[in-house]
This record gives sequence, C-alpha cells and structure tokens, in this order.
Amino acid sequence: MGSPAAFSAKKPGIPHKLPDHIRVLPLCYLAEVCFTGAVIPAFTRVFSFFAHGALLMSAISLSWYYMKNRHGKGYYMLAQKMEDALNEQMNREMYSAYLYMAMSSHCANKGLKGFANWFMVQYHEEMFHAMKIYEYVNLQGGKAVLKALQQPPSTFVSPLEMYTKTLEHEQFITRSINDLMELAIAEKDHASQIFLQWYVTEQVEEESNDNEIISQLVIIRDDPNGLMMLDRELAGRVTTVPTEYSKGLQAALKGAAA
Ligand code: OFO
Repeated sequence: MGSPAAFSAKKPGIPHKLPDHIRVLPLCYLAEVCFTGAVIPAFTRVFSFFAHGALLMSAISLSWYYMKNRHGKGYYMLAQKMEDALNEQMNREMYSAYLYMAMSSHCANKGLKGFANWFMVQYHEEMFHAMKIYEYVNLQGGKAVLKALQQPPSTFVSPLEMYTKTLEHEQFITRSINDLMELAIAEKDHASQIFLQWYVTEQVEEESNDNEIISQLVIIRDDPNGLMMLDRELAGRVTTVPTEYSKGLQAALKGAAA
C-alpha cells in the first residue's frame, strides 16, 4: 500500500501550453521593472499602475487555469470536463447492467429461462462497457469515480414491455455517447474520440438487436408456443466479452481470446 506522500505525488503527463495572455502579461510587469525611474516620473507612475494591474490579472488567470485543469497539478492527459463526463457514462453503463440483471431475474421468476439468459449476457456486456471506461480513465491519468446506482424496476408487464424499455434505454445511451463524442471533439481530445468510436459502433448493434427481438415479439403477440420458441432461441446466446477484470481489461481480453 502506498504512503500518503505517494498518493499525493504528481502523475507524469503532458505539460499543457499556457494560454498566450497568461504568458504575455508577466512580460508587461518585467518591462515596468526595467523602465521604472528611467523616464519621466509621471509617465512611470501611469505605466506602473497598468503593469501592476496586468500582473494581478495574470495571477488570477493562472490560478483559474490550474483549477480547471487536473485540480491544479498543471499537468493533464484528460481534461477535467472529459474525465467527469466519462465517469458519468461509466455510471450509466453500470446502471444498464443493473437494469438488465433485474430483467433477467424477472424472466427467471416467470420460467422464461432463455429470456433470463439473454438479459444476463447483456448484463456482462454492460459491465464490459463500464470497465472499458474505468480502465481508459485511469490509463489517461484520471481517476475512475464510482457513484451511487439508481434502483432499477423489479417487475415488468411482458417480454415486449421489457424489450421496449430496453430499446428506449439504449436510445438514451446512444444520445449520451454522442454527447461525449461532441465534447471530445470540442476539447480536441483525439484519444477520447478514438476510444468513443467503439461505443458509437456498439450502440448501432445494441439498438439493432433490440429492434429485431421487438419485431419477433410483435408477431408472436399472445401466442404461448411462439413465446416458448423464442425463449429457446434466446437460451443460445453466449457471453463473448471477458468477465474476469481483476488483472485489468487488457489481460481479461487476452484471456477471453485464448
Ligand atoms: Fe452499453 O450499451 Fe447498453 O447500455
């Protein structure tokens, strides 16, 4: 376990180029120091007034700048805004996992083992999505912060209602991924744009899977035979994402591929 000093040590990162006005204003002060007493006293007094003002503004700007970026460390690989937004998304992915686990439990309780399996596989998919963000934030010099999870519903009217809710939830997730991508573009954060590209593609698949099952459920309607046939089909879904994260995602991915 690291000492408190180790916890507070600065992480290596890319020193960010300071904004021009912060670098230029101290030069005004330097000029004032050089010129003081060298020219007409009245002019010196006026110049001194403005130079001190410039120095003060520079100090305020610098403090504000460091507060915004990596809690005053002066170094960052992931802008604070981006880190916060990614942590929010990690929470949403974990809520997705929680929601699908609740749906799996409901299906198991109703004797629909295939549907229960499908939702449990989906639970693992969502945990994988969350863990990808967890690892990315930490790799980029940030800190994955876990937040409280909202309680998911525990009862559902029918499989059709569950998949309709699933699709609505996935559409919400797609919007939030798009917002994250917009932020990464605005922040000129190329690494996060590449990272988020995977989620953009994934969301297309997520919504497509839900739409396909909704179409089948609409055809089935109240036919128990049709429902049992679909249940048998969904029992065949297997988990393709890694589920062992204790050694880190890269190791888990290698394990899953082996
Ligand atoms: Fe992570 O895709 Fe669903 O929520």
